[in-house]
Formats: sequence, structure tokens, C-alpha cells
Amino acid sequence: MPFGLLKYGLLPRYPVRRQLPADRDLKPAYDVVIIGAGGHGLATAYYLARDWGITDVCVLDKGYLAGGNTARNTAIIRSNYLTPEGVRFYDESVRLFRTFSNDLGYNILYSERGHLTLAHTDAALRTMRWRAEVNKHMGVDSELVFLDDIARLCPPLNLSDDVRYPILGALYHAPGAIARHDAVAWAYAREAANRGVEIHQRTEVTGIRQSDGRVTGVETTRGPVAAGRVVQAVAGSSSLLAAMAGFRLPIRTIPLQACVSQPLKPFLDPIVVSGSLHVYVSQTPRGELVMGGTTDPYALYGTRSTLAFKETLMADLLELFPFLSEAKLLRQWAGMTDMTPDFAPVMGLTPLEDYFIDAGWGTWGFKATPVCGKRMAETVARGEVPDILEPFRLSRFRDFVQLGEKGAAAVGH
Ligand code: PYC
Repeated sequence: MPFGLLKYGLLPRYPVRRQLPADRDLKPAYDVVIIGAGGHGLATAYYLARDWGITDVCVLDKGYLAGGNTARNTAIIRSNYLTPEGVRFYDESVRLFRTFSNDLGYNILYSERGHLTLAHTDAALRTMRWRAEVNKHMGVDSELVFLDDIARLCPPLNLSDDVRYPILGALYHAPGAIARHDAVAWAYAREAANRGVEIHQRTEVTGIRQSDGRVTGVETTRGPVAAGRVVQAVAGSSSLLAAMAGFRLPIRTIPLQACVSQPLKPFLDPIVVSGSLHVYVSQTPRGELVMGGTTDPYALYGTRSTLAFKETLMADLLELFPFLSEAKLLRQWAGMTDMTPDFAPVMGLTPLEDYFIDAGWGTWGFKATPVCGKRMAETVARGEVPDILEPFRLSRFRDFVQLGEKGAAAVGH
């Protein structure tokens, strides 16, 4: 077997198929520079090339491809939001995700599981009912369910009333899904590169060049690059980059930790979320439980893992699934989440002309990757914000027309 592999490895008849072209020099100028080679930046590059024929595009990243929050989220996809604007936006993303593997020729292991958000109090039940009504009104499949249905949808869940927070009901969202998160970024990267987009990793942007209120390019650790249009898509560093561009964002950057267990036999079909207990959990096709909770209690630019997070999360998780007490944890990590005051993202134009923003993704950015890429590409190509993105404009904070999406965040933050 090793000799067979060696033979194929060395024979020129079997060249290794590169996923991405080899590194090359940075050009002095591009039509569009995208800062951030995470899912959102790469998706924007892909749709710019595919839908608008704009291929003189380079994507820059100070680290490596999809090494930021794209690699650090818990890969949940859903559209059961609270505001009509949010539901409409995330529903388009769910529809793009459903056909993603076929459309891009890359298997992202999209797995529709259903999504249960548990209510342990009357107030939480009221919010779930509200979300169900808004969702149905917008054509999204969500309903309020009670104990018999919850027992059928998720038999292992502890429905006893002899616990700290007995479960009273839940919001059930059948389209809730998970996917292989990094495959999403790899697919966009490969297909963007196939269309001529350049991806430059380990190339940090250190300044934004501007003249007369308009962006003219970026400074990088590999020299200056001129650009007609620039997009920033750098979750975790959004405020820092915006400051370089000369404007402020209403964002606090807070770590969010998560972890996975050892692989277990499949027992958990739906994604289960409890806002009161601060827990969300799903089981991957490999059998690992992917688990997370609330954000860290303080703002920080850091991705360290803490014992406090693990201990609290496990105590809360065991209230829902007591039989997991002997399960082992495999690994733990953190990402940096850019939290806005209204728990909704910021997309579109900025005070600097031709400088576009994709930020404020808090703990919900992965699920928006396709729709954000598609609609940001449209914004950049046309220089106009499409209706679906308009509610997420940066100026809403100045004009006091915030979105109020906190009730639909996965857990209380
Ligand atoms: O918005 O579904 C979500 C989510 C899950 C984990 C963190 N955010």
C-alpha cells in the first residue's frame, strides 16, 4: 500500500490537483480589494466574478484562508429570526445553502436536522410564539411545540419537571441545519480562484489609502495596492479596520468559546438551544457533539480558552442530557465576535466612498455566508444597496432605527 501510494505520488501522469493556484506576486492595482479571506470575503469575491463578471479582484488576509471565525463557529444554519428583515435575509441564505453543494460542485455535508429553541419560562414562550408568527408570516417553517412534540422530536432530552428550569415548550424550525463550515470557505475560494480572483494569505492590511473622501487603495505588509473599490469583511477586527478607514463602528468585540466531545453514537437529530441555560448543541456526522454557550463576560481581542467556560457549559448541558456525564471533551476553542447594540449585522455603504462594510456578525455570521456574499457583491458591483440589505445599513445607529434581533440570538448574551 505505501509503495502503491508512492508510485502514484511520483508519476507525472498523476499530478496533484491543486485546490488553489500557487502563490503569486501582488499586482500594484485591482478593481476590487477584499480585506478578509473568511467565508464572507471569499463568497463576495465568488459572486462578484460569477454574477457580475468582475474578476480583477484580490482577497487579502493577515492570517490563512478561513482561519478566523469561519473556522471557529458551530456551523448552525437557520432563519427563525425575530424581525421580518432578519427572517427575509437569513431565509435567502438557507435557500442558497440548500443547493450549495450542487451549485459549487463541493460537498459541504449540508444536513437538515430541525432546530429546537427551548422555552423554560412564560416570557421565553411568549418570544417563541412571536418568532413563530413572524416566521410563518414570512413563509418560513417555524411553530410553537409543547412537551409531547418535543419528546417525539428529541427523545433523549430530559423533560422532567424535577430540574432547575423545566422545559415548557419550544420553537421548532424544521429547516434548521448544520454543514461543514470550512468546506464552505474552501468551495468559495476554489471557485473564485477558477474565475481569476487572487487570494493572498499572510498579507496584512496596515492602512487605508484615501483621497477627497474616496478610497484609493490599501497599505499592506507587502506594499501598497491601489483599488477602485474596497470591501472589509474581517469579523473580530472590524472596529480596528474601520478606524484605519476613518470612521467608528458601534461594536464591542467579545470572545465566544465552543467545544466538541469525543465521537458518540448518533443520538441527537435536531440542533437544541436553550437561551435560559445558555447552551446550544448539535451532533456532527462524525458523532462529535458541537457545543457552545454565552459569550465571555468581557470585551477582549483574544482567542484563549477558559476552564470557567467549560465548567459552566457542562453543568448546564447536563441538565438537558444527564446521561452525558461520562462523555469526554476533545477540544475547545474561541472566536472573536463583533457585537452590535441591536444584535443585527452591518452591511453596505460607509462614510468613505467606494469603501464597503460587512461587519457586526456577533455570534451568527456563518449562517449568512452565501446571502452576504451574493448581496455584498451586488452592492459593490452596482454601487447601490439592494432592498434586502437596506435595514442593515450603518447609518441606522445614527438615525435610531435599530433592528432589535436580540430575542433571536442563539443564547442570551
Ligand atoms: O445564531 O444559531 C446561532 C448561533 C449558534 C451558536 C452561536 N450562534
